[in-house]
Amino acid sequence: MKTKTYAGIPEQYAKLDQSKIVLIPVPYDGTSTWQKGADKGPDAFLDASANMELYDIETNSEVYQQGVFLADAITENSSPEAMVEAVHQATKKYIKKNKFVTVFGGEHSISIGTIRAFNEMFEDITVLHIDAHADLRESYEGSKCNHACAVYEASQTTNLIQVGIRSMDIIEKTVMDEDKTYFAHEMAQDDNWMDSAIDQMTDNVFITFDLDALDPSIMPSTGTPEPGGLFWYETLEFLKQVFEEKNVVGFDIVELCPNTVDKSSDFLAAKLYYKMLSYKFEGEDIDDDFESNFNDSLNGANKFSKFNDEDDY
Ligand SMILES: [Mn+2]
Repeated sequence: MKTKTYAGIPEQYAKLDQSKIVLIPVPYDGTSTWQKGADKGPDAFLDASANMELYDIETNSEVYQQGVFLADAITENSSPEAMVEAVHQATKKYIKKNKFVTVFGGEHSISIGTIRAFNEMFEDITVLHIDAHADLRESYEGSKCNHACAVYEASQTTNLIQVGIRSMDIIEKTVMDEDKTYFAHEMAQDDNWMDSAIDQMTDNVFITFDLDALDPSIMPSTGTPEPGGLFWYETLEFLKQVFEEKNVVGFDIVELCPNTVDKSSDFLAAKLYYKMLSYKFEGEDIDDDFESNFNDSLNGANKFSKFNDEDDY
């Protein structure tokens, strides 16, 4: 990693003990099928973040002062399954430390690990999946941990709501719940889609944000750009409403595939991440404790004792 702290913030805001937020980079690109390069996403994102102004006008806040701990990047890539397990364990480790955990990919298969961790740690979870692609294949090219399978497990184990979808295989219709799917061509004509989607959410919401959900005109640097995507302000309007009305327990952002010529996508990703943090902590004093409400009573405390070792990852 080029930067020592997230966005170059002062050390005092970057220590694990004092941080409410943890950022885990996962530079993984093991299963992408078209343009490679999502493994370069976290570095480009961190580089852009370090060049971003840290006062958010809209929320009148400097959310970095809540503390952002930049965790060691997860570099396990011996197999898709091993990578997913490493992400799963690291995510769970930091949730157990009562942190607001965020993950930056990497391609979308990393989300299988993040979602699994959040689903184990929080009750009755909604996965809000914002993406151009349905990602509902049970397995693809011989693995259940392929990017094309990113939310298959979530479709079976959580309240999955899909937004921005405009590309899929017909076989995915057998898995998809069309009542909870917001297709891009319908969103373009329906002013009510945001309220409708939020009405379908349970209180605890995890957001997995594939950057190719956005229109390629504002987000060209992604592995599989699809026309007809979301624009900046409608995306922020929707996210702000979700953060206001629901308990967002964490999020991941994936599929930044940077190119050396145009860094605007890297900057958009940096800004999107910071906006989501700003919405999450809007109105919260710097000194307030972060109130996580994960439920460990169902799982038994001892099961997680191995995550107490901070040096494992
Ligand atoms: Mn996608």
